Amino acid sequence: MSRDYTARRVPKAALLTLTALALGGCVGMGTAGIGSAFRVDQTASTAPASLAPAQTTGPSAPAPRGSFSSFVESLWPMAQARGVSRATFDRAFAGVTPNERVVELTQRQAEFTRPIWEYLDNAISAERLRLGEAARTRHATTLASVERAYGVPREIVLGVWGMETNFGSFTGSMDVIRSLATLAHVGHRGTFFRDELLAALQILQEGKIARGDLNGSWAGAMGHTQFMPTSYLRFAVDGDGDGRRDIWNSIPDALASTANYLRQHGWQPGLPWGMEVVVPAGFDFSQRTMAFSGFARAGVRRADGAALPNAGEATLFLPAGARGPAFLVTANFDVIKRYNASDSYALAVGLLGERLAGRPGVRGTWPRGERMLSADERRELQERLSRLGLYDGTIDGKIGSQSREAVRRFQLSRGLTPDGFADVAVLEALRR
Ligand SMILES: [Ca+2]
Repeated sequence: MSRDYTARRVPKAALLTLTALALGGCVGMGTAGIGSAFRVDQTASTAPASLAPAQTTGPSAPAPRGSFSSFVESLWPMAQARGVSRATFDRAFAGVTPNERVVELTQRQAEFTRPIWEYLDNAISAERLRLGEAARTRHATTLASVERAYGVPREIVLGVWGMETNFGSFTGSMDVIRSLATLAHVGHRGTFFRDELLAALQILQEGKIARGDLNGSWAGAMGHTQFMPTSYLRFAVDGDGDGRRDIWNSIPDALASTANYLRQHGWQPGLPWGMEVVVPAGFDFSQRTMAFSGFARAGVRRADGAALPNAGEATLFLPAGARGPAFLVTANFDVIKRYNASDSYALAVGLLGERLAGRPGVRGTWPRGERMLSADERRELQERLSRLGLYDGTIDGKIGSQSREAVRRFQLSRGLTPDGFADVAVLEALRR
């Protein structure tokens, strides 16, 4: 159902929290990024992962096709074609049975009733800041060398680490082979989990991770910064020079891998992810993407009083509408979304990093008193936008960038302030 699901390579954080939930611990940990494997982008209505389990496949439960053992055996030719030996294959699946709990977790329907500010409250909690500051100090040398090597600022690497596993507080302790085999067997998400499972076998074939150490979230995201197996194969690097890519136990490996992932997905050194801004009265909100200089000419200022960058392009992002805090975000913001396809997630990574760099939090005022649309109302909004030909995404009640763009176009068509915020007023206008 996530329309860009196949493009996602690193499902994550929420999955971890769910693992914790499944194991009966860490409730309220609040790891923020909702697993991108299960979710497209949702900004205005995102719940902390711990409260909003990954939503999934729709009404019917995935059904196994044939027995588990015959399914496993059917993988052998594909594994062999990838250079996996029969010994590795047999060792990987020895004693492995389907994990019913994993299937149940895919069936949890999320109700995203929490607005962006609650998501951010949770993502940038006092506890997380405390852990982040300690991590920043303890791993200062590593962070500096990663920054030098990949051009990704330490704040961003820290932001991802914090969002993914709360700085390694929980990295997932479920057997990755078992989880992925369970999900692949029931055909969850087409061939995605089968391909991840095959990649996990290749990791074992490398021989540098013991079978018993291949642990992760219930959906197979692994290590300090939650790499899926395919991402591990393509982007994990050996940060500490011991010849192994140990994203589970080596923080230098995990952080260098994260920076490498971002760099390989187009991170531009020297370009900020974005910044909070103040938009002047009378600003033309139909102008959403332009050069920083264009925003400066239009009277947009940085909230901290510093000058806007001289070069580069940005997009105005109004996660809570024109009355809430405003941000200019860049192409690097989109790179963060390659980690987890959610505007909320990317904003949280950026803002968590800012705080860990000693800068203040958001200065604008979130419309905390405003009533948010219910899940039913958000689906109704999407249906109405769809009927007007403005929205062709899933009717799932999740307000992501696609829904916001549809709202924007609707607002433009009605002469309303085109801030893309799906609030009660927009729904009422749609009903008229
Ligand atoms: Ca290493």
